[in-house]
Amino acid sequence: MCGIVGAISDRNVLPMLLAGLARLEYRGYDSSGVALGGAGGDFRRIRVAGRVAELTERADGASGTRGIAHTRWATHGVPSEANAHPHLGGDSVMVVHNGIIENHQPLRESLIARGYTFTSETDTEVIAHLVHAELQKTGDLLAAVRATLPQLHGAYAIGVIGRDDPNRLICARLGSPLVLGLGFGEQYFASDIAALLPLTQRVIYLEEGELADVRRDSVQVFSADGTKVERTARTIDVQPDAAELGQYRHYMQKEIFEQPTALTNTLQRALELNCAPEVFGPTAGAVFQSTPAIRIIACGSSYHAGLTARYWIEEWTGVPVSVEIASEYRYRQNIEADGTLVIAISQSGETADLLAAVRSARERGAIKVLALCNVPHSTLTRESDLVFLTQAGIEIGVASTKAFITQLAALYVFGVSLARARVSLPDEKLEELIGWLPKLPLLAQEALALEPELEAWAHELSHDHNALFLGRHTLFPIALEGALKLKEIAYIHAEGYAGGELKHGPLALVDEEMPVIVCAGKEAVPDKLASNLREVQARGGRVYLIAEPGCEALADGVHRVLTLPQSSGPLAALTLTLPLQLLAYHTACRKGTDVDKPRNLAKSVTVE
Ligand code: HGA
Repeated sequence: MCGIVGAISDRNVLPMLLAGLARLEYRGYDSSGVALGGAGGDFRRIRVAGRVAELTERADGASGTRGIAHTRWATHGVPSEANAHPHLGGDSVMVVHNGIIENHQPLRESLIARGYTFTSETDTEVIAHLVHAELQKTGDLLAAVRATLPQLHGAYAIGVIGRDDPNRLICARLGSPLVLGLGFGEQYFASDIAALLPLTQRVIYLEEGELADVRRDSVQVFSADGTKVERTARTIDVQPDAAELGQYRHYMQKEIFEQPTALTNTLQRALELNCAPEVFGPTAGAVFQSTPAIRIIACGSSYHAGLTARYWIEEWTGVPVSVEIASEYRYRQNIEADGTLVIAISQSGETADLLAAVRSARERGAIKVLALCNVPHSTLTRESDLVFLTQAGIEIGVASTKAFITQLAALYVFGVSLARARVSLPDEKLEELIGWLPKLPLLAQEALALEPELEAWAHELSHDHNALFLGRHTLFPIALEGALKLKEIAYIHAEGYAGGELKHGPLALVDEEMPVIVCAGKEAVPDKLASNLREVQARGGRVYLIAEPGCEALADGVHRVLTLPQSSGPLAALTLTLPLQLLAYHTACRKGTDVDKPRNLAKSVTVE
C-alpha cells in the first residue's frame, strides 16, 4: 500500500526521500511524488503516474532541506499525475496521506463553497485544503493540523509541509502506521521502518491519534488534545541489508528459500521453553487454562494458516475453534463468550480490517487477544495481551511465503502449548508433537529440493487458464493457499477445495483442460482422497499429485507425481506448502508476470 517518507535536515533531503520510497516499493503502488521546501520560500512538488525510478529522473537537479514523499496505491481516483500525492492546500501547504477519508465528499463540498478549487479526484486533497484553511486562522502549522484532524472521519497517516515554515514538518496518524526516525541534526518519518533503515535504527512509533512536530534537532509528540507526550526512542535490530535481493531473481524466490532459516528462528525460543505457554507472554498460562473457546481472525494467507490450525487445536485440546475473515467479522453482530481467546494473525500487524475486527471483538466481550505477527512494535502487537513474533524477517514479495509458513509453525506451537497448559494430552504425545519441530527446517529444505520437477510442471501449467487444488484435513487449507498463490502471481484462475466437496460442484468443471493439483498426506485421510482422484481421472482431468511417502496408492495412473523424501507427520501442512509456492512461482516466471508486485495487489493492506 502507500508509502510515506518525510525528512528535515541541513543537507538536501531529496536523495534520502527517493531511496526511502524505493525501499517501500515492495508494498505495491501506482504513482509517486515528492514535495520539497528550501530556504527562501522555495516550495515545489514533482509527481509521476509511475515508478520511483521515473520520479527520480524527473526530480533530477531538485533539492530541498525538508520534504515529504509518497507512493500511492489509489483508493479514490484513478492512478494519474493529478491524483498523485503530495496534494496542495491553497498555495502554501502540501500533504501526503495513507488511508481513506470517509467524509471527503461533504468536506469537499464545504471547501468548494469556501472558494477552494480541487485539482484531483482523491479524498486526500480535502486534508490539504483544510490544513490551509486552519493555517489562515492560526498562522501555526502544528495548530492547523491539530484543528484539521477532528474533522476527518476514516483512517490516515499524513505528512505535512508548509511553504512558510522552513523549520518543521508535521505528521499524524489514526488507523494507519507511522514511525519517527531519529538522526543527528536531521529527523525523519515513514509509514514503514524499511524506508529508514539506512538512515537510522532509532525510532519512535506514533500511537493512534498522535501527531508530531518534526524539526532538525528534535521531535515532539502530542496526543490529539495537544498534550505533550514523552517518548523514549527504541533501537530496532533489523539489518539494513535485510531488504536486499542478493543473488536471487525475485524477492519471492529469495523468501521461499529463506523458509528453513525463518522456521529455525521462529521456533528457537519455543524449543528452548519446550513449548511452555510463556512463549506467548508471562500471563499466557492462566489465559490458556481458562479460555472456553478460541476465535481466530485473519485475512488472506493468514486466514488459511488459521484454518489449518483449527484441526490441530481441536484435536489436541478439545477447545472449540472458529476461524473468521476479519472484514466479515467486523461487520457482523458477533458474540464473544467471556474469556474467549482471540488469535489475530497478520504479517505486518497493520492490516486495517484485522485491527478493526480485534477492536470490535473487545467491545463485544471480555476477551484476551493473542497477536501472531512478524513485525515487532506494530499496532497489532501493541494492542494485544499476548504476542508471538514470527521471525520470518522482512517479507517483500506481495505474495506471502515465509510469513505464512512461520505463522503455521507458530500456530502449531500454540496448539501444543495450549495442550500443555490444559493437560489435554498424555506426556508422550506432547513429546512426540514437540519432537517434530526441530526436524522442520530440514524437512523444508528437502521439499525445496523438488524445485526442478516443479519447474517442469510449471511449464505445462503456464498454458492453462484454470486450475483446481484439492486436499483434505489440514491439507484442505493448504489447497486454498496453493490456489491463492497461483492466482495472485500467475493470474491463473484457481480454486481450492476440500476433496469431499468435489462432487458437490467443481467436478462439473473437470475435463482434459483442467489441471487438478492434489496434496496428499498420511494423516490427511488419504484413502478418501484416493476416491476423489479417481473421480477426476474418470473425467479426463490431469492430476498433479504432491504426496508424503506412504501415499503411493494414490499415484496410480496420475499425470504427474512428486513425493517428499520423508514423512513430516503432523507438519505435512507446512512441508506440502513449499512445493505449491514453487509451482506458482515458476508458473508466474514462465508467464512473465511481475512476481513481486502482482497487478492490483499491495503488501500490508492498510486501507479497508
Ligand atoms: N485515499 C488516498 C490514499 C490511498 C492509500 O492510502 N493507499 O494505500 C488516495 O486514493 O490517494
